Amino acid sequence: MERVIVHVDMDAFYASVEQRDNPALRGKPVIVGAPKDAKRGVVSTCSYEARKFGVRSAMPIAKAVSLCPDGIYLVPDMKRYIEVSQQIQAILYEFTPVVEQVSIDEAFLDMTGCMHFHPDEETLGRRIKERIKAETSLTASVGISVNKLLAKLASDAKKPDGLVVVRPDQIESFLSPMPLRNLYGIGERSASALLKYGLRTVADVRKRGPAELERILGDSGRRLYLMCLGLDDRPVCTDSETKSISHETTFQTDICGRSAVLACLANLILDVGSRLRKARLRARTVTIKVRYSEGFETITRSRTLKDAFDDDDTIYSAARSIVMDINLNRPIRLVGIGVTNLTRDYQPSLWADEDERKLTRVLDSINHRYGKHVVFKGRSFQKPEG
Ligand code: TTP
Ligand code: MG
Repeated sequence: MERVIVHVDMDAFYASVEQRDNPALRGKPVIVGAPKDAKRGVVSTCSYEARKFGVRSAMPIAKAVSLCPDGIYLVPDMKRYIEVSQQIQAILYEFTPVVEQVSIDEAFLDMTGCMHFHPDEETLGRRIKERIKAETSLTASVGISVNKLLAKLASDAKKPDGLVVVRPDQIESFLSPMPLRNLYGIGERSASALLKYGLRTVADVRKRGPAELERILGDSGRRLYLMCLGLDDRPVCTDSETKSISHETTFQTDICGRSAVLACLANLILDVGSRLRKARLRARTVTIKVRYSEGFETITRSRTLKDAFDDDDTIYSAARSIVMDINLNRPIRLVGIGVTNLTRDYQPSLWADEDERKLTRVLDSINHRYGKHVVFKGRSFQKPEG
């Protein structure tokens, strides 16, 4: 194969971690998202046992309860999932330095230059799955092909615990029966719009030809046609090409007021700051996101600093100055923070305080060793108002 691209995606990730850590949950429908009696909240994910009842990610909890009343409903434990995610990422780096972490449970590997270590693609796929299983007791689905598009479709094709290799001469037969809905970027609405033109599967698109597709759908028709040929030349982008690092929280019960928001931001910064330093990056822009309960109104505000930074204190003080201009006295449903404008420049530290830098190093190393934030600054606790 001209390129060897691997897509790894954990099976029912949050739910599998819960089942692994609590044997009483194994073989049972487990729904991770919110407690059963929650008035609000959505399903983050659910075990394959729960999927038999029709429960799906992003479904309101109340709907899930109506489909699966005897399910076990859990609140997500993000710190634990992030820990496992980092463990898996470390395993993937044993195979190649070219790893692109796409989400908490999913990554692409470019194995093109590393295939001399493995007899063939199937063995490589098995080895990756076995290493993950041995280290985490969890199953992953793996897809291998010549590009990202096909590798991702392949990892999805035999979930859970799947391994699918799509070689160049198998691309047409692999893709043809696939519903267009499965393709990247085609949601339910696009899929039903395409159906109006009689286009349901990849084969339907291929039959029409590129000129016809372009006539009815313009530029996106041409792109769709190329996708249906299985063409995709996007590279696997390693960490250094990360564009932003962010984290957000949706509250079970609305929060309100400056001190609650600041405490929440301080907590989110623990994650964002440590990821920034771990990636050996610096940022220049801090962005805050606040979603109010009423009408789902969402606002984002940014501040760009003159000098690049990677310390929690700078992020926190930028965040604090941003929220000064935001109305926080309305019920708030979600708070998020992100850093962008990332650089890899290693100019001498511009931190005001060298002691602070040492402190951060110590905190990072302790927190890294324990895989979670066991030590942090007092601002993460909410102070009483006033
Ligand atoms: P996915 O890989 O989409 O789902 P999954 O791993 O639970 O199940 P599978 O891959 O076997 O189909 O997402 C990974 C995790 O991301 C998932 O465990 C929970 C979280 N997630 C959400 O919080 N909300 C969502 O809407 C989705 C799709 C995922
Ligand atoms: Mg997954």
